[in-house]
Amino acid sequence: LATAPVSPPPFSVDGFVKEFLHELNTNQGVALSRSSINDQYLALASTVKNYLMARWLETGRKTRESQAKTVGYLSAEYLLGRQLGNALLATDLGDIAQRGLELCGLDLATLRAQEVEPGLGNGGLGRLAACFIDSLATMNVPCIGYGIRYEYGIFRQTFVDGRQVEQPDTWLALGSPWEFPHPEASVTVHFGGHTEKYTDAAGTERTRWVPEWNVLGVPYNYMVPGYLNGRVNTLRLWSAQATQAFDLQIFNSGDYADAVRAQTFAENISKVLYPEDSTPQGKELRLQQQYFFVACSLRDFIDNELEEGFDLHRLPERIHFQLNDTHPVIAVPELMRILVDDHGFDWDEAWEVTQQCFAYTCHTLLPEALEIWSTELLGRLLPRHLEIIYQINDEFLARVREAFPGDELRARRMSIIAEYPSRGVRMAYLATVAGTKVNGVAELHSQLLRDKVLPDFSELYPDKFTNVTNGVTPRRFVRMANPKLSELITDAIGSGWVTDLERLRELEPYADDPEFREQFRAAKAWNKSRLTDLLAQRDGIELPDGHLLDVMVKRLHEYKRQSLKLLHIVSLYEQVHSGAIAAADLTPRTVVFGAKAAPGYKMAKDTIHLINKVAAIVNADPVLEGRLKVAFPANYNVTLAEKLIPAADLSEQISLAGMEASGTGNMKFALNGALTIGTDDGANVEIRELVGDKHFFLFGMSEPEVAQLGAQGYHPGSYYESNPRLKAALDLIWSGHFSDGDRYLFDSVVTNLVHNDRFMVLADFDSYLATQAKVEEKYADVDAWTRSAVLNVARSGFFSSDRSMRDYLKRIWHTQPVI
Ligand code: 26Y
Repeated sequence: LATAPVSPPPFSVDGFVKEFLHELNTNQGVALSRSSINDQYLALASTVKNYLMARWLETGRKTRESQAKTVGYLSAEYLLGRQLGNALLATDLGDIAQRGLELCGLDLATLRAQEVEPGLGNGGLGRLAACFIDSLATMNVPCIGYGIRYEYGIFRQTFVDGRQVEQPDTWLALGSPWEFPHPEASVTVHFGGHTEKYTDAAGTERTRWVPEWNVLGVPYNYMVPGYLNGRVNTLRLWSAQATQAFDLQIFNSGDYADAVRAQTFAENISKVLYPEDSTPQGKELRLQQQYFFVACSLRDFIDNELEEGFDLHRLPERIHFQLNDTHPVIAVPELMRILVDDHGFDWDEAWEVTQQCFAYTCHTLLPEALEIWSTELLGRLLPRHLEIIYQINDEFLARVREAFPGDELRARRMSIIAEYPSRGVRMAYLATVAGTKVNGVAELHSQLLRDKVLPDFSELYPDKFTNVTNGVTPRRFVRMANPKLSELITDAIGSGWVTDLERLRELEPYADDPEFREQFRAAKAWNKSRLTDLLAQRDGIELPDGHLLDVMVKRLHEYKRQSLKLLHIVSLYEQVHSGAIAAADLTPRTVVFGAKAAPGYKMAKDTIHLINKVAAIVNADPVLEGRLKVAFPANYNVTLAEKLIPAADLSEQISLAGMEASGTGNMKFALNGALTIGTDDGANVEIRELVGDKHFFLFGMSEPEVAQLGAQGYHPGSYYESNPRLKAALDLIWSGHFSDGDRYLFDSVVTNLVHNDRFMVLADFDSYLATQAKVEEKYADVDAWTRSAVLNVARSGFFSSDRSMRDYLKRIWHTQPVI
């Protein structure tokens, strides 16, 4: 069947207005004069979607025709951010839309602000997935992103008396114009029941799964437009619904109320994103979510994307599924089940195919973040999958015993099945055994993954392990978020950098050009004033003029050490009040925090509370007026990041070395001309190598030093006792100074630091403060600072997610662009 013309004539302003008004009238059913901002936003979104539609269909046709290998990105999270601005950028319709809307008496920025971002992820891992699919579309690589259409994304954070209170994220309430439901392409997913043996017509012993209940997966498609290249890839998110059969069965039993409950039960599966991002509790619903989206996705690819009658022996020629952490790893036994039980493959054949179809990315080093599913739960929910996992493990352990005869300890260590503290499936091990490759997300992380997390596996399969350093999309995080800097760069070196970020190198000579530096500062100043307006209106926060803007935005976690930043602030406050420093000698500084805590993570929530309490005292202090300010806007998300990061002077990346797998915020800051104060951790290592020691503020212990201190026995109390400045800051919190005299309110936070301090905050305190002093010294030299900032931009092109994608293509997927 013919599709629409490949490239409809580019819009004129008149054409745009006509189309926009048509959408407003026919889709929203209102006249311009009676329309709400939401009507106008929806009509604008439709106008852009219509423009992209022909390209989307064309992309699908071309990809199917080429029979090229597709990347199947399996991720439980996509933290997309707002769609409209990105779609306007990708289509180059921004100016036309702006002028057209002006003719209608409307303002593009106002309509853009109407969009509620789809927050279908927790943080780094989800945002990385969004950057990757943007890059693949821009690079003309066929990719389908598969995930879950959560009805409620990451919670909306509010503060009540300084404490975090979570509100549901109702991102669908006003309608989501960017999604295309396809109920006709729904997939049935089975759960529970038992397995049984039978003999097939050919006399072969086989196993089949007799499930007990099922749900329907309804796909919702989202456009993933490449930047100015006419390609539109697909993100397919699954929504759970009750199946009719399921309903009927219960309706027939005569209990109407039960039947309605069943519906709710099914829909629960895609109801809400789990807001924990590091400690997996073996929640049954989470396992249901994981299997649900993975089963839908495999079925979808095999049934809908491949030609009818496709020989599944050749599946690896057509797909490489990338497992975004362990969350989708249940896809491995699912593909085995499909091949063996549904398609009659023998085991070895099926394993051969399966092994070639997957690769696994690990995003953590924290042992408690590695998923282990209890065999009790797995056996109850997915009995056939558990059997398959046991068989994979048996064969794997046979291989281990063959390679290391007599080393029974090793076999036990490497078993996919953990026996202690209770029986469970180590999903990271399963992924490692099953995939073609295992990668970490920064050089240091990949090294530690090999040496510390999976050493036995890297010994057994040395060639399986590789690194791909993370990246971020320059479209959203520079071109769109920082229009002034983008203009300045383009004026200097042309516009090619947007899709070839290494070209930022050409800016290096401009670091020595006083006029360029002046313009660079002007762009920063513009970003700061834009942020000032936003925070005033969004949070009632007043940002003082002319301050060093010191920004720490990321999930709240002890290993990320927001408490170290907090101790810095408390110490400055304490030193001024004890007379050790004159307020007038402080570099005027505003510290901005943005952080959500997992709702059940008490220490993280207490830290948020403490930050807010300290902020209240510091900000009300007349002595520090104009010198030190702490701002903590609630509900940090992608939308806020886009305004906050371009305005920052200083980027805080202060995790304990060896704990942050990569970080991606660190890259966004460097690319937007902030200088980093950071430990030798994650991708900081590579940022520092590239931008140069002189343009990066390194502090703290290195990873080997951390390991050594841990091995010899770490006693935070000794730092507390021996460092008067540290003691004074901690004592001030302990005294109840920030809690209206209540000495118990933050006792757990301080006690934990002084007596436990798993992440060695106290050990790095001194070095951190000394390095902050260097920051202030440098900031005082406006030209030296700007020069370093320009060089940070010029030398960070490596951190484009386009480069990450090239690395995955070369090292893992072995696929080609389709043009
Ligand atoms: C299983 C469940 C509790 C869970 C849910 C989400 C576990 C982990 C996560 C998310 C982890 C995450 O966001 N990790 C971050 O991934 C980034 C992208 O690779 C890294 O840059 C960052 O260092 C890492 O913390």
